[in-house]
Amino acid sequence: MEMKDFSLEGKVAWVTGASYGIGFAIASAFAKAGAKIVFNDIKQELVDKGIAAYKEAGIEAKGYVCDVTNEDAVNETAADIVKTMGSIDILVNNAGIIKRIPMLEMKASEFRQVIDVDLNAPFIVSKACIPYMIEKGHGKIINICSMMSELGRETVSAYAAAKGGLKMLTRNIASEYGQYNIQCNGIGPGYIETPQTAPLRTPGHPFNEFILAKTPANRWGKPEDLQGPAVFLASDASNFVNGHVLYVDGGILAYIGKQPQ
Ligand code: NAP
Ligand code: GCO
Repeated sequence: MEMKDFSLEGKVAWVTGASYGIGFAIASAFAKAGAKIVFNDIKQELVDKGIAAYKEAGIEAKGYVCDVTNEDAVNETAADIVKTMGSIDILVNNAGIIKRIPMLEMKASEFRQVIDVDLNAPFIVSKACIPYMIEKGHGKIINICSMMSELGRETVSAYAAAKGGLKMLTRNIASEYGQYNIQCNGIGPGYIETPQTAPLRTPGHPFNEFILAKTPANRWGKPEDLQGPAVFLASDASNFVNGHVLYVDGGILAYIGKQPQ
């Protein structure tokens, strides 16, 4: 093994929904490892904000307004990335939403909306990118899974169903396209400090105390905690890792939880 195996020099990486949050952190790490960065968001104002944020970090990122649930828009975006950047070597299906509603109060339309973004969209975007990866003879797909790929909890039925499905979609892409030197793996973040979890993190909030007690590291994760694992899974150093979900959770899944004092 050579350290250059961890380099992303010369690679084009598309990170969906990466104007901020986990996607932004992963894309920033990819840039540091030498990759060219492409990202998308639903709104032009967020894409503009994202481009400015990447620029501030010294990164020349290309941004697209694209709703990942819109197959035509995704296919057009993928084609334009290949036309203008030359390839899509790395795809991170990061865009996602959550709705925290007790199941009996959740409308079917709300359930479908979460499934659409968190599961159908990774299928759509992967399907748009894989042909280009086959043509190039290599590709890396990283699906951002979750603790809810393994565990349930009150109010997140749609999200857990989607993220559980995303774990199996990861394994299936690995199975179906590994023969083309495409590796598809997942990252399962623990509880990370981003806008998505802000409602759960107010000091004194019972959930905040709960997660600290469930995490051996006794802290919330930061988006930066995901950067090294993501670079590893996007690099040649992981060319024989396929269909794996790498949990970056500070030990939550291994831990029964701090015993009451
Ligand atoms: P976030 O702060 O809510 O950011 C999600 C990003 O996805 C936003 O940029 C959002 O754009 C974008 N997005 C949502 N729907 C989209 C669509 N239809 N098309 C394009 N972009 C869309 O979330 P995060 O905490 O960074 O999470 C990123 C990923 O990690 C998600 O898949 C999430 O499920 C997963 N995850 C998060 C945690 C955590 O603790 N934070 C833990 C495990 C897994 P808008 O702002 O325009 O909506
Ligand atoms: C929740 C949280 C979690 C995290 C993450 C954990 O409401 O339980 O939002 O779902 O976002 O997915 O891995």
